[in-house]
Amino acid sequence: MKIGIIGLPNVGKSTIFNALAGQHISAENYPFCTIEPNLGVVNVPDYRLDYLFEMYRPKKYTPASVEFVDVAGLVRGASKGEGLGNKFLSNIREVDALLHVVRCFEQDDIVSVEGTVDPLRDIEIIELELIFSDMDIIQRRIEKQEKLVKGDPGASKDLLLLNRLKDWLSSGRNVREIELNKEDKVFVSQLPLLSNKPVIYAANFSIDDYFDGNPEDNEYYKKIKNLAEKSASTVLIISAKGEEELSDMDIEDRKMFMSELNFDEIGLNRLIRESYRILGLISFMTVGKDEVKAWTVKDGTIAQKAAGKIHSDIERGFIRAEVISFDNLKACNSMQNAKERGLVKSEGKDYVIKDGDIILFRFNV
Ligand SMILES: Nc1nc2c(ncn2[C@@H]2O[C@H](COP(=O)(O)OP(=O)(O)OP(=O)(O)O)[C@@H](O)[C@H]2O)c(=O)[nH]1
Ligand SMILES: [Mg+2]
Repeated sequence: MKIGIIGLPNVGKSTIFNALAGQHISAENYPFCTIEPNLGVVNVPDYRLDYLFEMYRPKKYTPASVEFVDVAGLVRGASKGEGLGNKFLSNIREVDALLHVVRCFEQDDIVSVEGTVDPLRDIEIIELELIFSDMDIIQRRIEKQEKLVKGDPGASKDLLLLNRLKDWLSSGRNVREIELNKEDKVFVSQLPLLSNKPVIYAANFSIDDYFDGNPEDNEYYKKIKNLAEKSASTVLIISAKGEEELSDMDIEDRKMFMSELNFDEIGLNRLIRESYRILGLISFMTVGKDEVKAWTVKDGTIAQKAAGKIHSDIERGFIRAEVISFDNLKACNSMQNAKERGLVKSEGKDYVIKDGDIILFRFNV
């Protein structure tokens, strides 16, 4: 599961990537500083796993992770080959979701390819390029389908849907916003479309605005939030520079500083968790003296399939899953206590895994 970091050139994509992935790739003040994609594996912060670590004191602690890819900036006309054009677009074709970094900081010495700070304009530029690129793909499919229709009456249903998508895109809207029935959704999800990917807008704030105590009152933020609500996406406030500053502080100073500002956690952690969520992922945990570990599954996964994440033998020889929710375990303070109170439930292979379940699989091979 991979998240692509997109946006105009020089808006802070690589700075955010470095902060997320703990890397030091070049993030300089000029457009197209990044050309080749950079890949980083990022651990998903999870207070539940931290709690379980304290409870079991295991030898090994293994959090869930997601991958981020930092790519080149996109400019007007990219879908027609401007800037790094189609190369850029091919770099994000394979990702599962997009983190769209939007410049909200005013600082004259940081080059803006559009000249001014205007988040809504910037978002529109990028999204239109994705839409244009999708239109090309749809057009090609339509032509193929038109040829098929003569020999295959079933093809006309697909053609109808493709034309609907074409009209939708022509009106400047993202495919992710269209209402589809279940069957059409499956068809559309199999097309390699960019504007159908889930999106988080990361509003990249100046340090001053980020730490001023009420960043949510910021006008730029309100505008993006308004757009996000209408376009099936979400927005998070972040400050690439501010996060750098936080990570440079020692832990005690940071705690004090953050509590003064009513910051319950650093923005990066929220960003990672939100990315995990829009990918449709949840975690279940396994515990023991050797290892406390978070496992990633798609929301809706059944127990037997989840067992296969650990080992194919466990899936094949699945007998049952012994499951307790994190909250119940925490309330009982120990697994023994939870068992005595009957809170560890025995579930069959079709049990749907819930986020935060702690599971012991019983199997036989
Ligand atoms: N003042 C301020 N400067 C920032 C912020 N975020 C990034 N910058 C600066 O903006 C410049 C560009 O940052 P990058 O992270 O390289 O931007 P990018 O989007 O990866 O740029 P390209 O790879 O060229 O598309 C650098 O000089 C950063 O230090 C911010 O929140 N505030
Ligand atoms: Mg970059």
